[in-house]
Amino acid sequence: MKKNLLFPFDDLLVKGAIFSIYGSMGPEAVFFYPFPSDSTYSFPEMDNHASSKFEQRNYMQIAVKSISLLLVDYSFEDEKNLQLKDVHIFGVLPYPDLNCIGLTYFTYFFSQERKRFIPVSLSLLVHENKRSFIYDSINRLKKPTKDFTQYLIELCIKNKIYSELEGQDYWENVLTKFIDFFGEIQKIQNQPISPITKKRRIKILFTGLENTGKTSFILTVKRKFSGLPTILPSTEPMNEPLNFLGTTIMKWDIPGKKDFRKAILENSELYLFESDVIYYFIDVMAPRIDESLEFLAKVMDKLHEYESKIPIVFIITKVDEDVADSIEIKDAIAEIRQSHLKIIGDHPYKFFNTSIFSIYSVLNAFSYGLRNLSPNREMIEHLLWGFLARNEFVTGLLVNESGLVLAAQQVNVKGPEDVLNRKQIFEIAAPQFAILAKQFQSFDDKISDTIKYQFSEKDIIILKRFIVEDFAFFYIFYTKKPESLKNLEKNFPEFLDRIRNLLLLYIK
Ligand SMILES: Nc1nc2c(ncn2[C@@H]2O[C@H](COP(=O)(O)OP(=O)(O)OP(=O)(O)O)[C@@H](O)[C@H]2O)c(=O)[nH]1
Ligand SMILES: [Mg+2]
Repeated sequence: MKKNLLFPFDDLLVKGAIFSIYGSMGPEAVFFYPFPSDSTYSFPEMDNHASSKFEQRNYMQIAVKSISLLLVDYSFEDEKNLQLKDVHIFGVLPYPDLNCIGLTYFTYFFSQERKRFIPVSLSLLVHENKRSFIYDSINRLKKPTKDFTQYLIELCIKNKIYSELEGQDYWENVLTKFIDFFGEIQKIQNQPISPITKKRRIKILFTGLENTGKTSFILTVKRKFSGLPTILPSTEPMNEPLNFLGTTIMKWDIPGKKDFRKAILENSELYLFESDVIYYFIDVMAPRIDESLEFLAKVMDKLHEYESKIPIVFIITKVDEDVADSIEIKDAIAEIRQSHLKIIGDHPYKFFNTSIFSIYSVLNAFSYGLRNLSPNREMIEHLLWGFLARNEFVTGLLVNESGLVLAAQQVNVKGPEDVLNRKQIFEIAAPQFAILAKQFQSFDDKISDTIKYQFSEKDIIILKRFIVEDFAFFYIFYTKKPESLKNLEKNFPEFLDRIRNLLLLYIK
């Protein structure tokens, strides 16, 4: 009797899964399902299998893109190469000719036999019009995707599979696993968080007690300094759109007065349930810790109710430069952290100290929350790290036109050298954004514009401006080695090409 392995997932949004490895001949799709329409396989039960509208060459294209894009120049031969061992990257790649986006998991395994790391990817194809399924479900999709990839990796290691050909004897087992995997995805799809749409909707929430600096923070992000001196306590929730790389983000500024705080909890479906990030404010000058904890605990209860794992970005405000180093302030910060941490348990979080007099502190804290919304942050950071390491740079920042930091990486410098920190680097470079923008009006995306500063013999900052789909971006590179600049012009274009693909889907 024939086994019933029909593709039983007609309405599944994932239209194909492709497992690729960088084998002997470069990237190759080794296992995939459904089969490509021009597949040459013949199994006894072949007729029972769904075939796809994609062709073999499409799967090849996916293998090449999903693997090559993320390869960084690095030694693959060193088994103790911790950096490669720890690479578990998720991201979303564009496949415009297939009208699809691909949720991609990229990792390496070490082959004892080949004595080197082998890059691997698993790609899930979803139609562009259903992209929000991927963005909304990415966290739930990660575990089954990782587990399935791990199964395939172990199969490859055990049976020495490094190519599609060498995999052919194992299809029967693999097929059942594919079906199971699609079943898991179907389950996730059947419990959508929000309606599946073409456009992504993002909502971020600013909350905390009154007078903690929420509205000032938002004005600082918007660089509306003229509004700052006259700022009044907010008297109603303010709902305002922010255009971030072509995606609209709704910012909710909730007044901190007690009644309004209550309103958040009472209307939690509106304010909390659909939020993607919460910025929670605490005034370092008047922390009112008990009151703040009481409110935060209620917010957390609601989030637990919704089983929401959205990150909480704690903003400790008014840490102005002239007081930041005083013992009182340091103690206050420590106490705020400790007490608030107890409430949030294992929920994802991050603390920032900010002052409206340091734009960087505000932009950096704000960017962190937005970075968390990008499915491609890990990919961009991985490539940036590889680029820094290869060119012997210390620090790299990727910043958009409004000064939001989309990616930041640092490579450790050996020895006791003085290294500028990110804040210093940003503050040196940022005033030049406008100059670069004025000097070079070119919207030719092949051109990138450069400014170089040399402060001292061993402190060099390079600013590069480039355009992707009408949005301007800046790279800020920092190096201690003048020699490292030699390769920059040579290596940058290729790096930029790869980043471009990822930036296209940074958030939308
Ligand atoms: N020194 C200093 N003052 C700040 C800072 N941020 C905000 N403030 C001041 O703190 C006061 C309250 O700021 P708001 O932005 O109105 O606070 P809020 O959290 O929006 O208050 P509500 O709308 O009542 O919830 C204002 O007088 C601000 O000027 C800061 O970083 N440093
Ligand atoms: Mg306010």
